[in-house]
Amino acid sequence: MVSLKELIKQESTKPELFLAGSSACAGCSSVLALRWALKALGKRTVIVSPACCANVYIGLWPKTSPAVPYINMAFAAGASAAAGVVAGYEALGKKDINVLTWAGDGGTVDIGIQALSGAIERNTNFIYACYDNEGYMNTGTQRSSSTPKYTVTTTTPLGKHMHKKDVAQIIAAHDIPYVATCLATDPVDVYNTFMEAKAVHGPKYIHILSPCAPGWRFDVSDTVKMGNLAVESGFFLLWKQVDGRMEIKGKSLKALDKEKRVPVKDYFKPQGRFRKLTEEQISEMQDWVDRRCDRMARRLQSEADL
Ligand SMILES: Cc1ncc(C[n+]2csc(CCOP(=O)(O)OP(=O)(O)O)c2C)c(N)n1
Ligand code: SF4
Repeated sequence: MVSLKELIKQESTKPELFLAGSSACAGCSSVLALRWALKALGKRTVIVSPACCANVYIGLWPKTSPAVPYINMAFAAGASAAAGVVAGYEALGKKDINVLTWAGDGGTVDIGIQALSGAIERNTNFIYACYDNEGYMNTGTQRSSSTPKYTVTTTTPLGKHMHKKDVAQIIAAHDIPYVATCLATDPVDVYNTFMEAKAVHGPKYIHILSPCAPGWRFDVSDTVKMGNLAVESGFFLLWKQVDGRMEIKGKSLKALDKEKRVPVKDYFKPQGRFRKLTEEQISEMQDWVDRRCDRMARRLQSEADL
């Protein structure tokens, strides 16, 4: 695990693999996460991206930001195409190449879930990373099944009716060697998570909460604050499951303590997408967050008792 100080030192020694001049929105946290993921993975990495913002923000031809091979893939096929790349390298006897699927939540939680479930069940040696901006942002902010309940999107103008699907827990239930959640706005968390995943053989899944100013409707200068509030409120829990054992990650420990948990309304308030929430709905969402935090605390306790 590196600290922020060590990471800053490494900044000058590690090659830059996501170059300046991408065509992402200003302050895009997904780009920040990809940049630090690549610093951890190194230049022997191949990226496969199903249709998502990343296909656009890698740059407009003939310019491109990633300094590693990058395959633009069909929306449903992020995991299956990566599995093909892995099989190809295995056939060539090349073992030191990281194959990374870099996908949005729509391409993961909705249309891509069967390809993902199949690839990890077949024990594909790759990293699948979902940057979760909680909606179809590339096509103009439509809801996905990772969009939280009551969010206003262009397809849910009165607020979404269903809760966010917890795909990281669904993947964890596949019992693969490494599953983790992390925060795009925290480079140390991203870097350490990808370093850990890189060292593991077999399927690895990383779910990255990626605050998105235009889609969530907050001031872009608040991007890091939004990521921190998601964690401090317990709305998004940082955890990892390594070889079946669940661990909560540093920043989320505090959120498991009800006394220290930031009220969820403080997370919702700066975001225009939650502008239609009534007091009753905020209190329902607070109960939902509290239940999920309690469930995680019980699980950690029961594993500690084993
Ligand atoms: C089969 C299919 N349906 C629809 C589209 C259009 N499309 C391209 S990207 C996208 C949304 C992607 O959303 P997500 O995966 O969440 O990534 P984000 O745009 O948020 O980065 C859609 C609907 C497509 N490319 N293929
Ligand atoms: S819409 Fe959101 S995720 Fe997509 S490039 Fe812009 S800030 Fe990034």
